[in-house]
Amino acid sequence: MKNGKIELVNGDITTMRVDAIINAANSSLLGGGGVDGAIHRAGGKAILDECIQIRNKQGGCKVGEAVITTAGSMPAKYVIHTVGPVWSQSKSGADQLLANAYRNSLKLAVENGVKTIAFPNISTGIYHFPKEEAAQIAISTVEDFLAQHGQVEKVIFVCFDEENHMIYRNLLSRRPFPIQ
Ligand code: AR6
Repeated sequence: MKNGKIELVNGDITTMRVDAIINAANSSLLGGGGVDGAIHRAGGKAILDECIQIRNKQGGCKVGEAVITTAGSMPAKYVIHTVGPVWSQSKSGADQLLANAYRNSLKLAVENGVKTIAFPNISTGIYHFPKEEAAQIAISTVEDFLAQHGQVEKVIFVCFDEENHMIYRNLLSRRPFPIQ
């Protein structure tokens, strides 16, 4: 499905032919489960080697921030690793941190000349962020960014589970105008 510059795909982000895929990492940058595990497995050791170099320089990646590495043997050129918030009802500010993760990934993409980008549904797996709310934040943050940065040609939301795919399909099809 397509809505202006935004596309929706149901599948595995490691196979995407785009300039950069985004990883839902953790602050250690040393890999983990979920999409993080899949990306490190598919891309190979070169990704972890660069993550370790970044750790040595800046001590990991804070929640809402982003760093960039090679994509190793995947079709993409780069992996942008960002860290979403762990969902907790008692903590406020998770919405803002999730928006920061999308925004800072896009900023780093533009700084590196990236024109096509694929996002997973950050924080909606192991970090348990409610899926509908996360999708609303993801779409509105990307939409705002695209309105201000014409050089980004395409953003693909890659949903791995059917529930996220349905949520995104509904939200994107309800937009009155194409997302440019
Ligand atoms: N392609 C696209 N999406 C995927 C893939 C894939 N191959 N595999 C899983 N997903 P999660 P989080 C979806 O748990 O919630 C890791 O251990 C999945 O269906 O990967 O941000 C990190 O190291 C879900 O919708 O990330 C952190 O410790 C989405 O990716 C922690 O998990 C995000 O789920 C981050 O948790």
